[in-house]
Amino acid sequence: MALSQIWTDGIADNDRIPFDLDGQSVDLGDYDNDGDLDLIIGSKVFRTNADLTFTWMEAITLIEPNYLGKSKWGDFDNDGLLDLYLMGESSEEKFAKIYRNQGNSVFSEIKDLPFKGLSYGSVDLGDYDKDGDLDLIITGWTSKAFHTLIFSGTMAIGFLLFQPG
Ligand SMILES: [Ca+2]
Ligand SMILES: [Ca+2]
Ligand SMILES: [Ca+2]
Repeated sequence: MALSQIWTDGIADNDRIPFDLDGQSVDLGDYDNDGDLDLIIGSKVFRTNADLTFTWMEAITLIEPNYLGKSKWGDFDNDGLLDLYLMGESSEEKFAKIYRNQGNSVFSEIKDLPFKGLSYGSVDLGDYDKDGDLDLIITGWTSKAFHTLIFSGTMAIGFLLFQPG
């Protein structure tokens, strides 16, 4: 049985997320800058309301589904709005994508990024090279090989594969 639950002070509340999803990841981030943490579950974005209920933002259409992957908030272009990194498997392909937060709950896909589509992996974000923008470390499986890759951010939502040495 697949379950998606919110736990508050040790109590599970099954009613606040209207989907039971498996094989999908979650992340918290205040994408609309209204002071509360919103959710991404797989590739569905939920906005948190003042009464701690959630509204599924159906108009935000990201690649779906996002199985066996990761979804992560991060402000890749340093404009104060959280963007999204998604990787995993849809029904058609393995993918790794960044969607830029344009404000007003509008997200647009950034094309031509140097990422491999990966599943069964993980991602974390941080300013690895201390130049002021978010970098990515990514692991995963392309169906042919396992990869561990570090990408250096370039502020304009471009990324370069980090080549040590
Ligand atoms: Ca919010
Ligand atoms: Ca941003
Ligand atoms: Ca950086």
